[in-house]
Amino acid sequence: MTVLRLILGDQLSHQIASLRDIHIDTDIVLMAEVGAEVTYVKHHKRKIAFLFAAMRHFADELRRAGTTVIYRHLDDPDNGGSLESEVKQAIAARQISKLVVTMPGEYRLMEIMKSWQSTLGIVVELREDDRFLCSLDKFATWADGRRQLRMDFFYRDMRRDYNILMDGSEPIGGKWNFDSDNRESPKAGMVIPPPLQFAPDDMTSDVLGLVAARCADHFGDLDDFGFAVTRQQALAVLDHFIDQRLPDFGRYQDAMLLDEPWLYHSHIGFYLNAGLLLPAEVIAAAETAYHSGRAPLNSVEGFIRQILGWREFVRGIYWLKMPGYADLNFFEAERDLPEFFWTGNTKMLCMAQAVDATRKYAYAHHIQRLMVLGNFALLAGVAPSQVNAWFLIVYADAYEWVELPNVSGMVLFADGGYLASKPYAAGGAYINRMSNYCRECHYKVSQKNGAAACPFNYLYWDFLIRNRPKLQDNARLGMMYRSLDRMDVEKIAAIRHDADQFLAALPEA
Ligand code: FAD
Ligand code: DLZ
Ligand code: SF4
Repeated sequence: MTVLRLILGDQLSHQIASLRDIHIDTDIVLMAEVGAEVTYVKHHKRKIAFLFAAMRHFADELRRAGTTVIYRHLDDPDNGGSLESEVKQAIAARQISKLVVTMPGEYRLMEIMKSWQSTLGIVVELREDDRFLCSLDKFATWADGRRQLRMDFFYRDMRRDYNILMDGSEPIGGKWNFDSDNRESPKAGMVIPPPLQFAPDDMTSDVLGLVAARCADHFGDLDDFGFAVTRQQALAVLDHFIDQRLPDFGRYQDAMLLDEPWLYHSHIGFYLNAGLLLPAEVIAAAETAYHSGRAPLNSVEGFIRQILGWREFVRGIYWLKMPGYADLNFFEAERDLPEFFWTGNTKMLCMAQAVDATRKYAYAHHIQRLMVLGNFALLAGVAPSQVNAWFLIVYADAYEWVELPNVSGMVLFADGGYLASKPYAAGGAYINRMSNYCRECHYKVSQKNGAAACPFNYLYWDFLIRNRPKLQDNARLGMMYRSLDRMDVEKIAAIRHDADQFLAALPEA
């Protein structure tokens, strides 16, 4: 009997659980480009093009290895429009005994798949996604009984469990974390290696034409598409990063530079999350670079922490806390998303730069996401549902399992401190220290109030004042509240006035 194996657009790994025991003589792989996945949020054009191009190349690799693949194009007249209708059609056309799927990365799809056994009338085997290094059971056991979860402790356990950067039972270098070496400001005239790009082949060019025609009203640009779309290309991006960027990844990890969207980051999140790279091999490549003297410990540890620590940690929280996590709104924030998140039309240069990179590349690096875009949404009190929808749409590495905990937990503190010990709120001084934006900006970062003042300055204090009842007992904010208490009433009134005026004048999306 034939087993149907459904592969989703972010499961493009030959190691994926659902392909593991495939009988290539009898089994069939199903892959489908479907309207439901393209539009449940209207993803960035570049994200859709990347996934479809990578899906088509993956299907091609499977076929060349002898596997029978049903691949449905978005513009096929018989396309049923959803994964469920495609599975139904495949089952109706053949003698299928069982459907095998690896669990999806989003709760909404998991719920649909759980109903398939009864709605489709066949056996459905939903397998755990073991590309991740921490199983959901292991994470639940780790989290059990903890009121707040802290990534640092999770990360130490993962380092020990996988024996990564360890010297016996101690961390190599005597410390778990070298971030004190990792906060250098960008230097004028820094020569940053350009990212590795790939000219689209015929298959990718077809996809670019399709997306341009079918998704014209989606956000984002398709010009100069250069993403890797095969595992081989993604491995080349990884090699390029290890060779050219990893040595400086650590010290410039928090830096932002005018018209330099890529900096020393790895730009592999797209590939890790779609399955073209596996976290274990990325971590191994970085650790090898350290042991062979090609990259310093502060960079290698910092990079590995993002993947072994943060990436696994946020995914664990997502599955532990869904579906309720999506509705959390600790600050009861209700403002609509400002229009400039889509247009970039703002005099705040840091925001304009971040939106511009996002529109062009479906990418902005972590500090732009956290300390510019996210920080603004937090300080302005934008509704978490709207901030989440935006972040899920605009980044080519965005899937809800990783986007939601980063936005609701890390950035918006919407879970009240389950994921992060304090909100990552900051005024203009932080952005000024870590970038060269402010000297070119319309606003004056040194001014705290008035029409010319940097909006982050008064929005920061206004946020602390507004949310005092919910934040004043947070020990990590004690110093800020003591500073607030030393401000005179005129100063407080000026802060409130400037914040109200600025926010009232923001065009909504
Ligand atoms: P690098 O800076 O080179 O880091 C290496 C890798 O570490 C990344 O590719 C990623 O796999 C992992 N990583 C780093 N930080 C995190 C983190 N906080 N959570 C999970 N993994 C991490 N990452 C996504 O993959 N998808 C998202 O939708 C996403 N949304 C985010 C939204 C906000 C508001 C914030 C603050 C962060 C978000 N991140 C997200 C995390 C991080 O910003 C991106 O992973 C990173 O910018 C991707 O670029 P890179 O590959 O160059 O990463
Ligand atoms: C993001 C996405 C898009 C845009 N399109 C498809 C698609 O047409 N077919 C598909 O199988 N997957 C697509 N995906 C990825 C899914 O949305 C993703 O698998 C789920 O959100 C779970 O992570
Ligand atoms: Fe951003 Fe303020 Fe600096 Fe302008 S002055 S770039 S708004 S932090």
